[in-house]
Order: sequence, then structure tokens, then C-alpha cells
Amino acid sequence: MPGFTLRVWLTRNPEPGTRNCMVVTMLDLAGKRVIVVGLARSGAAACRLLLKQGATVIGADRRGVREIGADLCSLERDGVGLELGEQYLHSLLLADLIVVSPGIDLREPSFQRVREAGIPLIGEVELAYRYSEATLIGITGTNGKSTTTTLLGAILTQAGLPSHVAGNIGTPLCGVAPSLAAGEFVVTELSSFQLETIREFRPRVALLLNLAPDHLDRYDCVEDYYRAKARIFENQQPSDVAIVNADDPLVLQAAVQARGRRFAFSRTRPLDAGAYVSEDHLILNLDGRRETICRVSEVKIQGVHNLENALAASLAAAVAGISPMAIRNALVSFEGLPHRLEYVAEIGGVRYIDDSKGTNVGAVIRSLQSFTVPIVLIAGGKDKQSDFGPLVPLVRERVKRLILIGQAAPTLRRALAGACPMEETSSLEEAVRCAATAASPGEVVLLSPACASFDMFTDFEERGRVFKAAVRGLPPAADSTRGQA
Ligand code: UMA
Repeated sequence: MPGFTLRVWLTRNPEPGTRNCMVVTMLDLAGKRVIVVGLARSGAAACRLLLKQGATVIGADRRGVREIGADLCSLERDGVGLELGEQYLHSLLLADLIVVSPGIDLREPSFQRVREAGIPLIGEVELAYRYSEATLIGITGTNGKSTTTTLLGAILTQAGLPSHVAGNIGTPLCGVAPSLAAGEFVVTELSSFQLETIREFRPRVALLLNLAPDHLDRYDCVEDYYRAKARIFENQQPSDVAIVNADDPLVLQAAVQARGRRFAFSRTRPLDAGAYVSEDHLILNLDGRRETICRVSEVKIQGVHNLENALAASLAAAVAGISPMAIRNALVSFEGLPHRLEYVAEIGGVRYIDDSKGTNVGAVIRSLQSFTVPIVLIAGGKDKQSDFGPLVPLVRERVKRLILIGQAAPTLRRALAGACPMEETSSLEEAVRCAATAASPGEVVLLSPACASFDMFTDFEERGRVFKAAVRGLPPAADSTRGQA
């Protein structure tokens, strides 16, 4: 594979009538009745794109006018018809096309009737894909998606390439991809919910970072969740690139059918085609030439999971033709994202860490592994029917006291009984005060909930902000050295 790079390949193969050598079925939506289900970020962006295509757009949402608020008025002004409240799914069978937001659970019986009637149903990312000329890089996995997506975006920017980040990270793909020119990159974070509803969606480069149980409130079994994730490779062709985590057997199994050219990353062993760590250096080996990116200690984001994220982003960037020097420059300066093991403050010798994005058991295991000192852990929230059992050994070994919050508190208490002392609190602010009392100098107070946030907060970001405000509101200790994070 001498001199292979995605960009070189792309520019060498212009074919009239195709986009980046891909034949994409354009949707002819003029005058068609399209129902968009869910009217938050994804739904609103999908409505706007559909209006531009001349469709008759109906937005449906279980919330009422008052709950949805100002965004709705602007959609209505732009010409979107509305079906709101309890009966919001009642006219689905009249649609020519249905576009669903990722938060919609398709096991709801109305969607069964849609399937039986043969009405086409796609997700918001599929819709965006059908109207995009940009080069798509898709990133999925249970943990590390947002960090890898943002880091890869930063590497592309560092290399001077026009690039954008979108998807599950918070910016709907419909609002970004259709306005980009051919040759521009869009690095897209993809959740299993988004991948469930693809049809032709084909990332030129697809990354599967890791797999662990999550979202079991949305799937009948964990295998269904893994299958949704594996769909990132479903439409790839041999000219595309599939990037997998060589250290994760579940990922390797999920990628067995992938047709794209295979590259892998590993934290533990050298590889013939990919990125890996060897003698404390990050190494690229794409076409038989070994190139060093930088030393492990130079990578600014810390922790074993972040090393994997850095390897994955570096490999995708190298495949896209970015030089090791540009990759290095981004790795040594990228600070990481808020709410992922984010340092908040040190008060009285106790470090406070916001890991509000630790929304599943696998993420919390990785976070607990990142500290060698005793931890006072704040956990709980909206249970996703997770099995908390795998947390027991690490909690027993590293957690000095567990402070429980939210709906899942009783379940966590039962699952972790005997692993460490624990107490339940009625708010996150109270949890922070209890944690401060329990922690001694040199120890860590860690918010890493293993649960979703929706029982108490709008999202994990709001939960993280409330945690930080509560930490900053703690009474100052004599030897306090509060951080600015
Ligand atoms: N709704 C219904 N009926 C339902 C469920 C929801 O009408 O049965 C309505 C709600 O009233 C609301 C709308 O649907 O108005 C919400 O839709 P949504 O949940 O898809 O929210 P969006 O704002 O469009 O956000 C979605 C993703 N949300 C989910 O997957 C739950 C966002 O990921 C993503 O950033 C955004 O699209 C842009 O692509 C968030 C997330 O939590 C961060 N993702 C999960 C995760 O990372 O674990 C997968």
C-alpha cells in the first residue's frame, strides 16, 4: 500500500455524477410530506434542511407548545406544521418519509405500524448524509467518542485543512454537513441511536473505539447495542477505511464484516498497519514505514483511555494524509473536554474532579483506574438498567466512601453493598458537602455517576456545572489552592 492516503485517493478519482466516488441516492422531497419526530436539536436541524428541499414538513413532539418554547415559534414561522402532545404520533401513516431524532425509541408500537406499512424511516444523520458533499469521518464506541472527535478536528485544523465536528457531540449533522464543499472534512461523533436509523450512510473513514454495556434501557439486550454500533461499517466499500481497537475483542468481533481497508490502534503491542505505543512513544506504521509522533508523556490529555483516544485520532489523521508533525503539535496542546476527568479545584489538599460524562459502568471503571490515592466517589442518576456488578472490585480497592444521588441510588446501594461505606443524599450539592467532609488531604473527590443525568438535570453538562459550582461554594480551607478550571 505504498504512499496510501485518503486525500490522495480522493483527488485521483474524480468521476462525473458521483460524490467522492460514491453514488448516493438523492431524496427527491419536493412536495413530499415528511414528518420529523422529536423537535430538539436534531429535529429542528432536520426540519430546516427539509424545508430547503421543498418538502412539506410536519414536526412531531410529545412535549406541548409551552414546554418546547421559542425554538418552536421560529420553526412554525418558517413553515413547519406541528403535531404536539400526547397524540403526536397519530398521523405517521400519512407520511411519505419519516425522519427520527436519536432520542426516539423505535420499539414504540407506532413505529411497528410504520414498518408494516412500508413507509421509509431514516434518522437525522442519514438525512444529512444524503445532502452532503463533504468527506465524512465517523467515530463511534461506548466511551471516548467526543474526545477523539474533538481531537481529530483539532489535528485537521492544525494541519490547515477545512474541517468541522458534528453529530452526537452536540451539533446535528444536518446543520453542518449539507453546507460544506466537496473535500471539506466533517468529523462526526455517532451514537448507537444514530446508527440504528442509517441506510446508505457511509463514512469514508469509520472508527470503532471500544465496546462495553450501555443504554440497556433502549435495547432488549447488549448484543443489539453492539450491533447498532457495528453498523458504522455497514455501507463501507474496499476503498474506505475501517479503524478498530486491536486491544478490544468485542470491537474486533463487531468489525469482522467490515469491507473497508483495515487499520488498527493498540496501547499494548506493535502493529503492521496502524498506530501503537512502543517504548513510551506513539508510533505510526501505515505503509511499512515507521514514524514516531511523540513521547507518551508529551500527550497533554492523561490516562490510559485518553492514550487510546490519541492513538485513534492520530491514525485517522494519518490516513487522511496529515503529517506526524501536525499530529504531534495537536496532541501536545489539546487540553481535553469539560466534564471528562476535568480538574475543578484543590481545597484543603483534596482534589475535586468532574467526570459527569462518566455515564456508564465502563467509563467509571476507567476513571477509577486513573487515581492511585483514595477516592470519595459521587455516583448515581438515571439508571439505564446497567449491571453495576463489574464496579465492585475497583470500588472495594480504591473508593473510601461512596455518596449516592438520584433515582439509581437504591440500585447502586444494593449492587455495591459491602464494597465500601456509603450514604444517600438528596441533591448533588449535598453530595459535594458530604464528600468534602469524608475526604482527607491527598485524596480525591470524584463525580463519576455511572448513570444518565436526566432524573435531576437537563444533561450531563448541567450536572457537571452544578458540581463545579457546589465545589467552588465549599468553605475555604486554611491551605486552599483553588484551581481556575
Ligand atoms: N421526544 C419525543 N418522544 C420520545 C422521546 C423524545 O417526542 O419518545 C422528543 C423530546 O420531547 C425532545 C426531542 O424528542 O423534544 C429530543 O430528541 P433527542 O433526544 O434526539 O434530542 P436532541 O437534542 O436532538 O439530541 C440528539 C442527541 N440526543 C440523544 O441521543 C438522546 C444528542 O446526544 C446529540 O448531541 C444531538 O442529537 C445532536 O446530534 C446527546 C446524548 O445524550 C449528547 N447522546 C447519548 C449519549 O451520548 O450517551 C446517545
